[in-house]
Amino acid sequence: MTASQSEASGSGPVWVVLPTFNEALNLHEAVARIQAAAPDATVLVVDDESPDGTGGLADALAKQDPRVVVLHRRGERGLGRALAAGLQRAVASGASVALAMDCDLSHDPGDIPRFVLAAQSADLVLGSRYIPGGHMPNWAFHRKLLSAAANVFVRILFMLPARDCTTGYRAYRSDVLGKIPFDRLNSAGYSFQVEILFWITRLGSRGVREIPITFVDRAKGTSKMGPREAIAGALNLLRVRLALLR
Ligand SMILES: Nc1nc2c(ncn2[C@@H]2O[C@H](COP(=O)(O)OP(=O)(O)O)[C@@H](O)[C@H]2O)c(=O)[nH]1
Ligand SMILES: [Mg+2]
Repeated sequence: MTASQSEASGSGPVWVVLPTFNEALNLHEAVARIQAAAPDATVLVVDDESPDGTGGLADALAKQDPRVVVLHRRGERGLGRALAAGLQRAVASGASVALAMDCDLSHDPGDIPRFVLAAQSADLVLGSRYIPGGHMPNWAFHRKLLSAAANVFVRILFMLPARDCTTGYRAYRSDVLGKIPFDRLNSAGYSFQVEILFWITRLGSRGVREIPITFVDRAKGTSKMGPREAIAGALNLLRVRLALLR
């Protein structure tokens, strides 16, 4: 999307939040493909001191290109906290729409214009694997099972109005992000996706919209999601639900 296109669609400044932990093999291609799809977007890399040097690579990109910004979180780990920090930075910097996507190219940057357009009429746009047109062609069976089970669990627990509540490919309108009580969120890790979705269904006025995506498994680097993260996420969401009842 060019400046004139984003102005024409009324989207205003677009930020893409890219959480990274050990994504040195993917960072350059991810940023290049985001910039090809959305030349005017600011790419915000949120790195948690990746041992593989992702943070330094991101700094080198930022030095050459003002459209790349790096947020280094020191002494902290966790996808949820990284996303919270990145989204808040995007809002504070004047973003009108803040996208979030994985840095491992599982999410096709070519879809960004569709997200920005859909965010004109929704608080939150979810890139969904579970609506017609959504696919995940090469994900391992155990990951599909985990994802499907997680979605059934959280949809019942929080009565969420979406099929894919755990997707990491999203576009948030900054006005709804401004209402989120980030300091009250309890998710350091993956359960952040569900917790913030829940708050948006409560505090937003435009609703949540799903658009289909094709999710491809990463070709390079390794996933940080494992049994420990899955169990920690599920227990955390039970705690959050109970705390909300009180
Ligand atoms: N900053 C930060 N990013 C993370 C952390 N854990 C995962 N990520 C990033 O979040 C995205 C999704 O993680 P990934 O390991 O691919 O999970 P999967 O897609 O569920 O297998 C990737 O861009 C990761 O680099 C973390 O603790 N901190
Ligand atoms: Mg991934």
